[in-house]
Amino acid sequence: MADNRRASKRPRPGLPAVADEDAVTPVDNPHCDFVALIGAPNAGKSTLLNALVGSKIAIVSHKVQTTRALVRGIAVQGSAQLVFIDTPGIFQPKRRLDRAMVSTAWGGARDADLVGVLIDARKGLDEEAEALLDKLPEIRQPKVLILNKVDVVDKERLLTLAQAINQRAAFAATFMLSALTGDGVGDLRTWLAEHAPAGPWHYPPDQMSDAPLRSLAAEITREKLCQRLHQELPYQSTVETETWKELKDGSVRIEQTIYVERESQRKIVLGKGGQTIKAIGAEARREIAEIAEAPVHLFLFVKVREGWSEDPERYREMGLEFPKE
Ligand SMILES: Nc1nc2c(ncn2[C@@H]2O[C@H](COP(=O)(O)OP(=O)(O)OP(=O)(O)O)[C@@H](O)[C@H]2O)c(=O)[nH]1
Ligand SMILES: [Mg+2]
Repeated sequence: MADNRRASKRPRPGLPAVADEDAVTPVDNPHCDFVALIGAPNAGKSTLLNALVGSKIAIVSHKVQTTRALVRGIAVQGSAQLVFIDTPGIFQPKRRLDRAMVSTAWGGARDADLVGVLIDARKGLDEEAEALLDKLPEIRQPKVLILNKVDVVDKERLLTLAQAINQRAAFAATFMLSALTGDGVGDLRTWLAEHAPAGPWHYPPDQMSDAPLRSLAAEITREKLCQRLHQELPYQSTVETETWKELKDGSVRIEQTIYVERESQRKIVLGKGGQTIKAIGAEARREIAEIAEAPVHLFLFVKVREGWSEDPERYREMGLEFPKE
């Protein structure tokens, strides 16, 4: 499994990442597959993407609706390059942002060669899982069932659940795994590599993500916000990287803006005497420095922008289409 733990090759900040069509596939008889991971919010899609790639590409939190846009993570297994697409959770949307996220998720599934359908085995067939299964026939690509969180569910329940779900929809295979502990993740990756169609690789062999560093950095700060702030606040905020400047001493100066809807929310993000924003900044800085492979000076600004979630420009920054209503 050493292959997918190679040093990361990430695109330059600010530049859109494009597949390198001229890249020479370094193996004979190459295979390549695009695999979308879909499921209800909190099912563990982002955790699984990171486990499959062997590196943190997508942000994770205990809250629902953490992922907002498509995130690609790339792994190499033998002669196969597997391009995984993490998607926002699928649920009954209420706000404009929800609708953008859910339609992006279905779009991600429709554009993939194969779709991994994640079900949180602890929750089982709840209302959200049922609604997802009801809509699955609209996806024509082959599907595999992934029962996640087996670390917290007993075997008997798992088998019953697997059987019940397989009666509802046609799956090429069923996997039971824990994205968190990694148990069973290797089996899924091996199966996918064995079933990947022949074709050239889409990315250079050592590339793990196609997200520009500045959006990864904004996501990391948003993850820290999600993990620290309670209730609705994470849903009412968004983070953008405004500047990314490499300094002469090799360090990077990064300025990010956290947008919130109201002054009262700004006060919560700042915390008493600026304690909360300071803690978020310290955690984010540490992680951004790892992906930037350089010391980082991170400056966070909190701005009130009433109705940011109705502003097309914010959607562009998030990598989402702006829904008409
Ligand atoms: N016990 C257990 N927890 C898990 C597992 N996989 C994910 N989790 C936890 O489930 C929560 C949600 O994980 P995410 O990976 O953010 O879920 P997601 O499906 O990407 O969620 P959205 O982006 O909101 O749609 C986090 O607290 C994870 O640590 C697992 O295999 N076992
Ligand atoms: Mg996610």
